[in-house]
Amino acid sequence: MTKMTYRIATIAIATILLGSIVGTFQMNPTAEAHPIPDDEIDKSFVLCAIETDGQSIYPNNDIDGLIVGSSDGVFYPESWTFVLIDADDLEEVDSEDYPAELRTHDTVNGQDHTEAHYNCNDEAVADASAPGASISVDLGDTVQVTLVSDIDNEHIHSIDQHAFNGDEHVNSGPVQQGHIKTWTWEAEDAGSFLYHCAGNGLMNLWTHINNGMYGNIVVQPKGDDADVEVEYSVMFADMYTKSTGVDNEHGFDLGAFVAGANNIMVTNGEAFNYAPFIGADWGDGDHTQVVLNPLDVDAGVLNGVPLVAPVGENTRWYITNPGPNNALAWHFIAGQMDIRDGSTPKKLMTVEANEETWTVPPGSSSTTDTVFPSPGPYIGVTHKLNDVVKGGAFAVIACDIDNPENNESHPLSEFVCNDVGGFESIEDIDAFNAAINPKVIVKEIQQ
Ligand SMILES: [Cu+2]
Repeated sequence: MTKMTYRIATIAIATILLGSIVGTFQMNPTAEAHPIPDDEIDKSFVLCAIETDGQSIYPNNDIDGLIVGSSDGVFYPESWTFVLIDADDLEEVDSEDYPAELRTHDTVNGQDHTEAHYNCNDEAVADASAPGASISVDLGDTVQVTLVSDIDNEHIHSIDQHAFNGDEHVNSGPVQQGHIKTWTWEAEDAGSFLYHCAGNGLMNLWTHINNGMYGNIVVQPKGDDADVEVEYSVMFADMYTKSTGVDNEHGFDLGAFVAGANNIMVTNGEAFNYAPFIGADWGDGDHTQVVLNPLDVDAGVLNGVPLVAPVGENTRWYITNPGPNNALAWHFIAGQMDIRDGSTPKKLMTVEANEETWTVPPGSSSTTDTVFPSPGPYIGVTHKLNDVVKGGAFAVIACDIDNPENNESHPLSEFVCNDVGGFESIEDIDAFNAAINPKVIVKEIQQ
């Protein structure tokens, strides 16, 4: 199967499976099976810190002229992340089964090995890949967060949540393999906030972020500020890799990190996967040495996976930058945005209207609203453009769901909106995004 055929098949299959794939996350706590207290808690969720078998951070797209990667893509073996798991998927491990070599780790918060240990259910984390989950709670909620570190991890992990103040509420400190930590905070400030691993007592914190241990928590506002039709979570992160010489495997490059020379910019964990035509040669000659994702619109080919948005509706974008180093110059090519950033304490979803480009510093997440006025492609980028040619971009195809004939104004919107999607409602668009691009979905905690 050629790559082009594969892409089309992927979209077609995903479209067919929409009804069965799309679902909502539901917590199903059983207080007897796990040690999580649930008194007077509005929202409770469990995150599993997990080291995966690795993932492709540079998909098998057509690439020519870039130093990084190759047409075979780049595989990153040290991909770690946080997975939102059901409380029932927190498995108890008998103390006597706790590995002896881990008991000698007495550097970790004096953790008690005489009590039960815990593990993440294998099936619950089988498809884990970076970045971590995008999670949503409501303003005013009492939120309970539980972190478990998988017993099979090689490294000690932790979590630092920017959604609240206070060391005792926010920072887990090092959590050894097979241990859990639970703590509670009040969601006092609306907005989107980064969470990330802080390594082992901040040691190698940059490596853990580089490897994918980050996500965002959205505290949803109330009243008029809550008016939004469609939400998207997008995380841009600079990466520092060097080839291990094993096939196309890349590991963390500490020297490049210290020098500030990232060779990859991942968008929701992958470079170039969401931008089908950045830098593409549109058939007017070979005028660049950087040719990314060449696109043949006439043949109905999309090398990459675009997001879909409705024309004329308010769309909300949670843009997360875990760093570790680079600031984002967040911008929609062909669009403007309203900044609704609640990351300043007590500044609840304040509107800054009609910005063109918005800085999202490393270690931050911003909330921005955009209305796409007409069908066609819009490109979300960091306007620091050398990070675009390292993979920091995604495409949005705006679709007119009320008057589909308007989508014929651009071949991409005609193809994606009418030929592939046939969207008739915002629910259709949500379902398409959830099936094709599950990492943009914000998971609402129901409990
Ligand atoms: Cu970590």
